[in-house]
Amino acid sequence: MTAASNRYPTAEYRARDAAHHMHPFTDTGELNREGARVITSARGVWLTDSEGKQYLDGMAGLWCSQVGHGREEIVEAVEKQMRELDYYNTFFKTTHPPVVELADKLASIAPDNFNRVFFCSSGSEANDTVFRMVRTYWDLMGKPEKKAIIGRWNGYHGSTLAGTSLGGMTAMHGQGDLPVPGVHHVAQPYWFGEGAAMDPGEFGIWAARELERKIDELGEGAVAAFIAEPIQGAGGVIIPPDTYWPEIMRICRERDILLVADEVICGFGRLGRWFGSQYYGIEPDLMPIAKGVSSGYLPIGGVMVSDRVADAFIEKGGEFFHGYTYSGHPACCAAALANLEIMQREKLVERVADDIGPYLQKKWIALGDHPLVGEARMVGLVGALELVPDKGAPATRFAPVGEVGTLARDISFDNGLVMRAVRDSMIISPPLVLTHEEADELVERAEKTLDETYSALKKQGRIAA
Ligand code: PXG
Repeated sequence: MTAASNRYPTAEYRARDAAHHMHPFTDTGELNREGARVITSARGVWLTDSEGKQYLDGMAGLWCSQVGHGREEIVEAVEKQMRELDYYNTFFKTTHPPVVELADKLASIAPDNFNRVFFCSSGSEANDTVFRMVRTYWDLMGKPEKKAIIGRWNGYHGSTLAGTSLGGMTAMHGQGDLPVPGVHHVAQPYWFGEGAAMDPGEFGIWAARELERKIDELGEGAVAAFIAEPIQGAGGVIIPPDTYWPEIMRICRERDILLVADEVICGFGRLGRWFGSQYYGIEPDLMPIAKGVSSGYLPIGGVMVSDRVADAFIEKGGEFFHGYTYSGHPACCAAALANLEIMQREKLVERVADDIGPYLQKKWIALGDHPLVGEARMVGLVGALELVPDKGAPATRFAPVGEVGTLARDISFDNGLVMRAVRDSMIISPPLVLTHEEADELVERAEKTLDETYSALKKQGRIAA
């Protein structure tokens, strides 16, 4: 069966895709042999493929669809904006209504000391902006020797040169000879994977002090900033121990290092606050944003700039030689504004904190009792299940890493649930509009996926029968 919106049969889409399209983060040869899944429409939390099969979108697109798919109100706002002013730039002392309104709206929802935003089109561009902004800030402050930027192993900040460099994905560094000079990495606060020899609180302090040790090694006078996601998303939903962030804040304050909280995933309600920083009481100096700001309807990102940093740029004067053709694109701003208005009207952030968040967390954490699951964790509406071969021996892991995760991901797709596999853990980050019934459905399908993965592994002799 082909869905009504399809122009071509599935096989033809696959053939044309294989012939002409190189996908992101993909082994193109392998994909071309297998054929891509073709998604043709989406409503709410549901996706439909070219064969008419429905999937619960457990990843909110790619961590971005906060208000769910198919919201007419956003479509109409974009259409209206495009009829009025399709495009104009924000260079050369020019502005336009939607960019002004969006900047104003973002300042109103951000913490009090954040009153300005620099726009771009993606999270990666936001972090390229961060890179240039923190070094320029210290130049303006008369400390040009403060240049080093410290990120974390297994952090993710995008895939441009700065994004890849600031991130700590070694496979990415291997392609393009990165990181660029002056970027350093420290340990991540991944207790389940790397800290089990200590209790979580102790490990959180240890991981935070890795930053302090790195600053000492480089010399405080040489370090510009530390960048981190409040919870690592692409790295596998790494939820830090409670001791971690307060210690990081102490270190950044004492050493006069700018703190950059990458809010691309954690921002816009994902953790039940407008910004993930607020969930952890982090007081950053810069916050890169993207994804949920427009629920992915149109591409838009930005850097929320604290008064500390903005004042330096404004008071010390001089041009910041940085910006993009599409910085503050009118249609993208209109989409983001309509999205934020829906989020405010439907109280989606509060809903994650008080209603659907706790509801799903309880059921998700209960999946931790499954024989295949070594740890189930979730904050707000972002969670992970760590799959392990032997629950009785907590330190054991599947080898080679990643095969079991991929198997479970494929089984999950067959069961009509999109979960993302990171190594051998299963990740969810569903739309914030998820209903209780849909949450039940999600957990049911996840459990079925665990059962079927477990049976398949038993058959393969990879876990004890
Ligand atoms: N920062 C964070 C924290 C992100 O998660 C980016 C920056 C870059 O954003 P753009 O818009 O340039 O992609 C991201 C993006 C995955 C996956 O497989 C995650 C992201 C992007 C693509 C895939 O989990 N996060």
